[in-house]
Amino acid sequence: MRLFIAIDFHAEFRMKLVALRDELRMESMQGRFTPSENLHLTLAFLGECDDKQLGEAKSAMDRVEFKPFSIHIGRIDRFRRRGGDLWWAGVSENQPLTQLHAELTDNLREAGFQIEKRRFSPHITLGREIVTNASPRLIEKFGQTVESVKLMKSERIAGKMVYTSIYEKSSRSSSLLNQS
Ligand code: 2AM
Repeated sequence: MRLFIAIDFHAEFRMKLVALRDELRMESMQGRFTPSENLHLTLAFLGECDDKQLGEAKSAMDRVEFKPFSIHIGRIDRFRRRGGDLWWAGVSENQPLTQLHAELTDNLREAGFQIEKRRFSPHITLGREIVTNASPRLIEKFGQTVESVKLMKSERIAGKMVYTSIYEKSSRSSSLLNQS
């Protein structure tokens, strides 16, 4: 199974991302745009895993501790690609998110996963292979609270990418943290 760890979104936040995606679609000549239900923020891509690695991924998630925190979208931008760019909504610089990513990837590396070393650039992919005259731009900020991270299975079913949550690690509220 092909796995990744991601932050999933609340309905209202997702709707705002969909509006951004649709605006970009209107401005584009070509592109494969992310279906609403597939929008997510990847924290770590694990690739093809067996059952043993599935257990190790869950245990790496269990060992991260974080309190609920906020993420905000403030711009859309692109990664240049031959044949059409990948466009994304950018998550603003965010210490709790950076720390969560660092702890999670440290735990995964300890468990033997090969996690890419590139600097974490938190982005939500809105579409791929996009040809457009649109320019990267700042947008009116919107956000949501993050209360958990999810282990996601990625499958291609009838030609479509289907992402299913198979495990969830919740944050701990500060009152719970104070009790321990
Ligand atoms: P992307 O949106 O930047 O392409 C599920 O496929 C998620 O894992 C996507 O968000 C994707 O990031 C990421 N992903 C897919 N293949 C990857 C790879 N080889 N290395 C790193 N991340 C990958």
